[in-house]
Amino acid sequence: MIENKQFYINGAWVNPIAGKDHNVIDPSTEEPCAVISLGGEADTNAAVAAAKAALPGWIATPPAQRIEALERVYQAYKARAEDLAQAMSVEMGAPIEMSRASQVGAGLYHLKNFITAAKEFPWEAPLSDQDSGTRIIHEAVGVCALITPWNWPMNQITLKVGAALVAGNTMVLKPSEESPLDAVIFAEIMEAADIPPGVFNLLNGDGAGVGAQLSAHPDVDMVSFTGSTRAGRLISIAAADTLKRVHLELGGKGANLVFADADDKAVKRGVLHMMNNTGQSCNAPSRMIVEASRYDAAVEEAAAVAKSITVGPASEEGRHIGPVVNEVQWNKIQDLIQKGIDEGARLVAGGLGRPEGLNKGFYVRPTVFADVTNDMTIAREEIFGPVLSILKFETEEEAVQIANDTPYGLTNYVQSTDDARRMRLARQLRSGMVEMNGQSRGAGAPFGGMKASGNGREAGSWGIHDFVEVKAVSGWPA
Ligand code: TXE
Repeated sequence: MIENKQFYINGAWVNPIAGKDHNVIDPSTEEPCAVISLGGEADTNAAVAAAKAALPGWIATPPAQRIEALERVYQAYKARAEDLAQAMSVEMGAPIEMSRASQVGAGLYHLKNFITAAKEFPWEAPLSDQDSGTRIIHEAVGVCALITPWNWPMNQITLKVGAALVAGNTMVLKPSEESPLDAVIFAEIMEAADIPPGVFNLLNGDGAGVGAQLSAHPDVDMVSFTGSTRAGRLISIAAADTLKRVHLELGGKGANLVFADADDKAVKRGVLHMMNNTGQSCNAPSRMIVEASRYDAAVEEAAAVAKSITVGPASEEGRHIGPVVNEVQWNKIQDLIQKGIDEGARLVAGGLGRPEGLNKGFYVRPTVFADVTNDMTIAREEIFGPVLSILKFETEEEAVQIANDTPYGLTNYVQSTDDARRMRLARQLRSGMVEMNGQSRGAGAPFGGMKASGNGREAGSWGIHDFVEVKAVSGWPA
């Protein structure tokens, strides 16, 4: 069992001032795998004070040197890739092969894209070719609190730290108490990369404690948060008094519109995407909305694909899905499956309980519901488990109406070989991202949502934009 109760503050590993012990549970076994400490208010104050003290020096560091620092982080991250993969696998249940490729890979990808974007970023430039006397300067927001979740831990940490760091901010990272081990390794990476003391600080804690304290802290200039809509709301309220900038990346309930003319891999692709990371992704295509003429075949295929997905422990090699993160999530998913049954959806794969042979561990059966209507609970709430809902539409207009009839607006998906239709729908769907025919977004494309899915955009140059203030200076010498 790993024991690591220290925090990384002001360039040193320190003991908590007001910590309490917290067991990290391995969701594959339900056994504790580590003990960490959750900080209290005195620890929050110490971490924020360190970030505040380091701010003048880091803001004044030229962009080229900050980019060099990020390049060192990238190299140090690469060197610890296997440690990160093992940590995420044990603490949040990502199967080791997937953890190496996707969980660790996502972090590497974001860091690389930030380096590219930062080299091209207009840190300082004249307003226009005609007006060199007005200069636009992009400078750091200040002290940033970065509050991250457990589902794609390194993805979220690198999205926030990479952008904040290269933009000249100093920061306190509070990772999820469910997945603190990869964040501790990440702090060691920052140490190995020689990031100046106080620029990056790691403080473990829970949401109601350190999370809320950081959100309300008068010396924190910005909170960047990824997590539940519930916590996003609380953070906004806690931050209101100090009028700090609040960036939110919250839940989703993505629609995947499958038209009759979709390619023949569309349904399978949709199911596999839904089940990836055991359904624990904010951009999961959780509502598959299928054109009537293809509906029956799609339901049959989706059920067969879900039944072919194997479930197993995170430590095993292979392309199975792992458990969900914890007992609370397992219970929430079971309740929602029960609601689906009670409200009249037709269960065509999976269902309640654990998969056969897996009696311990937070395992969920890959589940598909057909004949779902958009007013059912399973179509409205983010389930955050391997549960797909299939709905039917008759006309394109109705498809768009169903897709947009949700409080969320993160990612929607379109499967159709009709180019004109795809262009039309891309404009009509109310979401920060629209993914069509399985094509992934290009490197550095912005990630983020509308409506209850949050605000702001992460990744690439858009991610950097979220962590800068824009200053207009007049009277600049010619
Ligand atoms: O999230 P929480 P939970 C959704 C998903 C999931 C649900 C609950 O639907 O089923 O949220 O998950 C910190 N002030 N997503 O309860 O609580 C917390 O310590 C400040 C979607 O695990 O939001 C952790 O660091 N911080 C999501 C982080 O918020 C607070 C990813 C996430 O935990 C806080 C995760 C508070 N009052 C869950 N309360 C996505 N967008 O991908 C909690 N935290």
